[in-house]
Amino acid sequence: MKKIYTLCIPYKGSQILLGMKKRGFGVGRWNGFGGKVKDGEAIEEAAQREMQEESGIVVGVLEKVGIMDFEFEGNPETLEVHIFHVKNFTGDMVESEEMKPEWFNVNEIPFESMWPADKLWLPMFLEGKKFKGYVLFKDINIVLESQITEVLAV
Ligand code: 6OG
Repeated sequence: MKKIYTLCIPYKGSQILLGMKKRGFGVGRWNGFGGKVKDGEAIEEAAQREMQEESGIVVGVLEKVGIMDFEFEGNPETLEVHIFHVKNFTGDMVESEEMKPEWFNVNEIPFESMWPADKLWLPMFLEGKKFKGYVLFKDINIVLESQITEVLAV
């Protein structure tokens, strides 16, 4: 069983926008912005909607750069996460009930307070590469298996 999610990351120059997740799945971790794709909704549409709901930001140009399948040991569900590079945007950044947004320099990404597999794919994201991969977690802290490959098109 697969569920489709979006993950949007604004990134320009040497700055990357992350949000501290204040509730729900991934609470207490910095991450991009996103959520579950609704029935009948296009994936890009969901990406823009979630980005605006969680941060106030209205997405301009966005590019899909990766698809990651995340699984948790003992759980038959796969989270298929579509990762987008948000290249420009408008609107005022606001803290929402779900996310506290903050800009980070790319040299100061808080990997120790992020999902533990992020350090495997985020460097490819920052280098402008496209990628597909799979990660099997044990609970929320341990990566048991991972496989990530650069692709020409996602
Ligand atoms: P809500 O359930 O809050 O959407 N997501 C992940 N992000 C990272 N970096 N690593 C993972 O490894 C993730 N699994 C899910 C997708 C959940 C949000 O969290 C992302 C969505 O943007 C396991 O609506």
